[in-house]
Amino acid sequence: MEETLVLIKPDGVKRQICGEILTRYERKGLIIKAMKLLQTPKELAEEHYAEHKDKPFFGELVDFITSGPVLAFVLAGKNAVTSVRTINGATNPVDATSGSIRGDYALTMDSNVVHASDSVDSAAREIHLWFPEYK
Ligand code: FUP
Repeated sequence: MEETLVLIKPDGVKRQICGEILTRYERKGLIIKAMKLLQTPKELAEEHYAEHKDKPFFGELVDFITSGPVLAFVLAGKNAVTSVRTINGATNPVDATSGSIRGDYALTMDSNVVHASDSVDSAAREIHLWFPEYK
């Protein structure tokens, strides 16, 4: 069983599409292991996006993820990391396949609705970051 960390970002929560998004993961067979709605502290946002800290868009990333509540959860299943990335679609919604979450619900990269860990190692790091109480 693999685990991955997923965030429905503030745009997804504001648009009230959490249910539709969760349905896609559950339909695939992924299991929700932990979940919380939270206002992301700035320090957590900066740590989450640490790999981008030297990029010009880092400030906007942090501002956006802290702009409203986020629904954070851990999904489990065989190949969960890759499966969730496929369901989410490409980072830039312009490139995201129709039928993926970003392909269906997003137009631009600055509000692309969801985040998911990009590797098993990232998943372990991010699950620990967002759910320090988990396991
Ligand atoms: P992803 O793993 O799909 O969430 O994508 P990245 O970790 O590469 O990027 C994280 C977020 O940074 C994306 F959701 C969108 C944003 N981003 C930009 O705004 N500009 C870029 O050039 C790359 C990423």
